[in-house]
Parts: sequence; C-alpha cells; structure tokens
Amino acid sequence: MVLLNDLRSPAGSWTVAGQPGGGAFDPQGPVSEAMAGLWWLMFWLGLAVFVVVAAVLAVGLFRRRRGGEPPPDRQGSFGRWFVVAGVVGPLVILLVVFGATVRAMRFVPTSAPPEALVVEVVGHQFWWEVRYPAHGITLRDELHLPVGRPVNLQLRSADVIHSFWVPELAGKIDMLPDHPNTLVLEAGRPGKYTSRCAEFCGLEHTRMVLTVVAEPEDRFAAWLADRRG
Ligand SMILES: [Cu+2]
Repeated sequence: MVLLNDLRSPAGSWTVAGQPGGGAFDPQGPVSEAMAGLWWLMFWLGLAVFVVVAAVLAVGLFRRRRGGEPPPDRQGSFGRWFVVAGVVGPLVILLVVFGATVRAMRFVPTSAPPEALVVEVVGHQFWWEVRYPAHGITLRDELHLPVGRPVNLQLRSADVIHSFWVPELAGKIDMLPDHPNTLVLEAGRPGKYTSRCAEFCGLEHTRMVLTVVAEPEDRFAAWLADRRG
C-alpha cells in the first residue's frame, strides 16, 4: 500500500546506508511488536467508528431530505440512540483500548533485568558515540546488539538535545545533556536497521545516522572478542 510505504521509517524504504528499513510497521522485537499491535487495534477501532458515524450521517441526510421532521411517536428512539452511541459505545471502546494499553505496557520495560547488556550511547553534533563499558569498546555511528537478550541503553547527550529511535525495535526517547535516560529493548531476530536522530539538533541533523546491527548471540560474542583484540 502506498500510504503505508509513506509512513515507514523516517529514512523511508531506502536509507543513506542503502539498507531497507520497514519502520514501526515492521516490528522486529517484543517491545516494538507490542506497540505496533496497539497501534493497529486503535487504527481498526477508529476506522470502525468512522464508518458507523459516516453511515448514520448519510442515512440522516437522506431521510431528512425525503421526509422532513420525524413523526412524534419516533422521537423517543433518539434518547436510546444517544445512550447507546454516545455513552455505551465509547465506554466499551475506551475500556478495550485501556486494557490493551495496560497489556502492551508489560512488554515495555522501564528497568533492565540483571542479564541485560549495558550500552552507553552519547549523542554529539552530529554523530553517535557508542560504548560497551564492560568490554572497553567504543564505536562511532554503529551499534551492535545480541538477538534475544535485553539491552540496557544508557542515553545522554554531550551538547544539545538529541533523540534516539530505532522504529523496528522500540519507541523514541530523548537524549539530554543533563540527565541520562534508560531505554530497554530487545531484537527478536537478526537484522540491520538505521536510526536517525529524531530531534532537530542543528544544521547537519539529517546526517546523524546510526547503523544498528542485531546478531545471534554467538556471532555477537565473536564480534566482541574480535573488537577487543
Ligand atoms: Cu541529533
């Protein structure tokens, strides 16, 4: 669908690095899957409400044109319509969305489990510094992740406010100069994604691109060992 293609990752279907990116509609981990599921639920519910309202409006316009005011004995049904369509309907829909939101929140952790890999990401005008403190590794514009293990990202900025966003893996979070933010995410399968700074941070903001590589645990361990020399 053309519409969905347009709504894909901020880089579109083709990125600077030449890698395809499916964006938030192509979730690749438990956190982004929960968020995409919630989005689609709200989309379909919203579409259903729109169709029903449009149909009732069309019927109302058509009847008004043919028959004028409704007969007095039919006016009582408007009260029932008001209660069902204006109170009960929205209440049921909001309760469904509330329940689904609470359920989705269980997949979006606010604190990392102890086995999580700690990675520090520092935003600079206009590049990404990625550090693995337990392994003594520092990378530029590149983030490697193991598949199937939670990653505890410690995000901050060295200058102005930046924003970290890998649409295929998790939601968006600000990178602030005076306060570290934590984002816990997990890649469900191997892949290569592109993250672009999601907060306008200066003239070269659009060049601030981070390549994210998710690898199976054994290949990730080999990469770590190779990097450490
Ligand atoms: Cu930035």
